[in-house]
Amino acid sequence: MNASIDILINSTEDAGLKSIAQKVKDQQRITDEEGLMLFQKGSLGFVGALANHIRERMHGDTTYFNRNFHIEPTNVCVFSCAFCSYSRLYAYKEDGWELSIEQMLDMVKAYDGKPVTEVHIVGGVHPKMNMDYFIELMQKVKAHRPELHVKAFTAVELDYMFRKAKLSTEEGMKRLHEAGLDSLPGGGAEIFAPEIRKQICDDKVDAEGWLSIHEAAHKLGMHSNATMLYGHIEQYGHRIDHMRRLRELQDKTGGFNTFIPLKFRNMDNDMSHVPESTITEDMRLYAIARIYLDNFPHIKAYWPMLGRQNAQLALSFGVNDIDGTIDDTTKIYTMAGSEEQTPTMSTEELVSLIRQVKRRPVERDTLYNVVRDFSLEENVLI
Ligand code: V47
Ligand code: SF4
Repeated sequence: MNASIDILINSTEDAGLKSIAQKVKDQQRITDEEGLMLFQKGSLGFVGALANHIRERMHGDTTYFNRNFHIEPTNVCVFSCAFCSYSRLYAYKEDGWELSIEQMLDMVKAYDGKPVTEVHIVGGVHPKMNMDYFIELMQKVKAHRPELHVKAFTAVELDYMFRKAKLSTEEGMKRLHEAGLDSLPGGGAEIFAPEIRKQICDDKVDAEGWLSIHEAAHKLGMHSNATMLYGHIEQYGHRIDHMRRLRELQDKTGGFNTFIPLKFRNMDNDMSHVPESTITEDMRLYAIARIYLDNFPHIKAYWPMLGRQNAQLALSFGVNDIDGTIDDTTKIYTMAGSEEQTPTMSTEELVSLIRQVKRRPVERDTLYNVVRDFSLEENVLI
């Protein structure tokens, strides 16, 4: 492995890029300026080779996925993010919906006897779905299936819930955790820089609020993910600023599992005039994230957003996780124009997708414990 990075170091003429490659070989952290230099000057081949080197050093060929399903309680939302194609003002018109606790519980029960390990619950911020509502939901889900990992609520939903309940972040988080909330998904982070946030999601929780909610979860021993919505009006510097804040919090708590870049999709929203990023830029971003975020164990390509083939490609650009089976209940991306209009994949499909690019499929749970190593069963598909 070191032979190929030595070739890269020796063949790179630019002194700055050469020094970054040397740092990667020596397992040293790169600076913000170096991160920016990678965005400005690093070719796809260069950043890809470095990211793949790190990915293989950390995980070999192992590529994780899980068996999960999504519940979106509502798409009614008090906020009005310019990039959102999903939210509605009312539940009773224009594709709006709101689910009762019993309806959500029926969705959980539909998986009885099926080997799912995680339910992912994220939705709009409904003015009437409050803390008590979600505490009851958590308790009922856990009463029905205690071992099912509940990963739920973006920091945006939590911030609103806690403020309405007049609870501190720490107290609110503790109550939800006691009711059954196991970990937090990474949504709502968008781009932390206030000058970009002001233009794309002015009215919801700011960077400090988002980070303090994740910090409170980490302090309770919970894990969480972090996302970054990229490829719209942000500059390279904003991406580095975003990742720097995440890297700093991770140094402090170690509570993040996974970084998930989310590609901005432009269908049917107030930013439809903004072109989407190219696949080359997508792959460069994945690679630079892998290089810069040296303290994040995993980088995930969220296939419903990126598309299956691009998620496969990302496995050569630093990515070692492609999320899960998901099931067809997730609307946030289909409504924004993702290629994946039916975001569901069987375990068999996920395993063969990973095998096609000569990686090793391993089913994990939310916390990355190995559930089943499919590479030990080469001839078995499921
Ligand atoms: O915060 C909304 C994004 C996020 C668009 O933790 C859009 O495992 C692109 O939390 N184009 C919510 N993105 C999704 C989320 C999530 C998703 C997958 C995995 C995990 C995890 C968490 O969806 C929002 C926003 O950044 N989003 N609209 C759009 N037009
Ligand atoms: Fe609401 Fe989330 Fe859409 Fe923003 S992205 S409008 S918070 S549902």
